[in-house]
Amino acid sequence: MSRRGVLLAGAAALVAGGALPAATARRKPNIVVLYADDLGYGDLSCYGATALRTPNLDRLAARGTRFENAHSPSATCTPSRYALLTGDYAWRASGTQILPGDAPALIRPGRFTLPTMLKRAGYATGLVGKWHLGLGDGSVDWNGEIAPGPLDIGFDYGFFMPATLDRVPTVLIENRHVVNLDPADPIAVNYHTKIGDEPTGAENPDQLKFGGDPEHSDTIVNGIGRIGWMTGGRAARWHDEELSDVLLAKATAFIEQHRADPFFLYFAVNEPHVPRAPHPRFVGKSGMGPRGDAILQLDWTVGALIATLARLGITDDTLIVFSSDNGPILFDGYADHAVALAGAHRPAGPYRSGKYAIYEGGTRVPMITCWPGQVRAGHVSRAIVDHVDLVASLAALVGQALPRDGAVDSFDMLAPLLGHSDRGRDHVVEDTKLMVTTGATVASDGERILAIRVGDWKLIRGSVAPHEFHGNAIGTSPRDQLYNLAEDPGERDDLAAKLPDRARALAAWLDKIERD
Ligand code: NG6
Ligand code: CA
Repeated sequence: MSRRGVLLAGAAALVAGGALPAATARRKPNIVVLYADDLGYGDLSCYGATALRTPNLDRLAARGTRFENAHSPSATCTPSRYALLTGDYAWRASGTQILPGDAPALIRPGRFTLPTMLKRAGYATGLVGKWHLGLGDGSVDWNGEIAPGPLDIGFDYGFFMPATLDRVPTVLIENRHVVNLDPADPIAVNYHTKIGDEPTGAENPDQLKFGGDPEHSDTIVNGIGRIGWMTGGRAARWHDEELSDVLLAKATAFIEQHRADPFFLYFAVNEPHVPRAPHPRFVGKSGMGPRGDAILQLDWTVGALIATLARLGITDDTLIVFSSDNGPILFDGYADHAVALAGAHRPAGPYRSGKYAIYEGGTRVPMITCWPGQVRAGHVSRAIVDHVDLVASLAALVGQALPRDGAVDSFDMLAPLLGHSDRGRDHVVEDTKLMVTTGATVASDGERILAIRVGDWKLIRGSVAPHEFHGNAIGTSPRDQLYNLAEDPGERDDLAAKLPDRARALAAWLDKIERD
């Protein structure tokens, strides 16, 4: 049976078998996807962190199901978010590497997406937070209407940052326009050469709150050197310390406005991505410096969002899916002492490396689902799931069919996501692509490194890509590597030479998935 056949049969069986209680049939649940940025498997106390405490996320896990084998689709942001929203692995398409802030829209209008599907099912759909999937058709008019963007691929509402915290333009967009833009002070952005005469990190390091590497030393905004240069838009620029509260207020307003509809909120928070400049009320609270403080800010934000659902009386009508777009990194371009202050804290838990890596630390991320009365409470699941599965799983939940040519990598994992079954995927493809946008150049497309996991076995395909980025080992080797994660979760003992048949079989499986 084709994968799609399995999917539809699975969804029908769930409904027919009454796995979804009657309440679901009466009212579709609200869906909140809370997506953290660079949060690692070991960064939450419910995942074993002892150096800091994350009580709100721990409570969410206690009231819901916590996953030990959840994967982000890639080890960096843009490809993970692309896969989450489309249901297609990012490595199938070109141009899905980390994007600069002025990149064109990667997901083209008309494409089948998670928000399009939920909109068809009657949902009000909203994005608040990090976008990083490109805007416009090739040149963005920051001073006029910004399109295509989130509103053209299924979101009814968007309040978002174009790219990352560390990339210009450091402004927020509401729907199709920059918020608080003064027409007399138009925005210009350049990723190739310096524009304007504003201070830069490279030329005016004395004006920085904290130093940055050469890539993070272009235009200084709010005392922080960014990647890329911008001029204008001064009134529109965000204050990093306030940003988390600004985004939470917009997420809260969206929920309040749609309390009576079913709503889908994709709340893409920034913590603990660089630059880490949390609100003063969190500064110094973790004992781990800005990175730890940013994780406390994230936990607080999750608590505030949950409190809003409770205040509105919709906790029991809301499915929350919490996870992270890729694994952790300590140093990612700014002198915030994350490495020195981490102490014994292991941001990727027992797994090797983190962000950018094809090792488990790159994509094995925390994931929690919660929906009181529907998601099994206090459950710890070993099921293998991937964020690319959200499209098919949520389609099954709301009774929508998938198109034949859309969401091709998305499996219906609704039963495991609800904690009703521990049978997840039989395999998952892991991915990283090392494309680095430097201040002056957009480096080449980079080399894609793929791995396949089948049960506890993992094969990393041979590659000549760089071995290390910002202190994280990538997992590169010219030959295929084979690991047994049950015995060797840290991926130290390459078994490819000892078990060549197993390695070949996994490589053949990966080749087939790539071709299909
Ligand atoms: C890299 C940046 C890094 C971060 C990352 C994107 C350099 C040297 N490093 O290119 O600081 O911004 O892109 O992170 O420029 S992500 O989580 O959005 O993928
Ligand atoms: Ca990220």
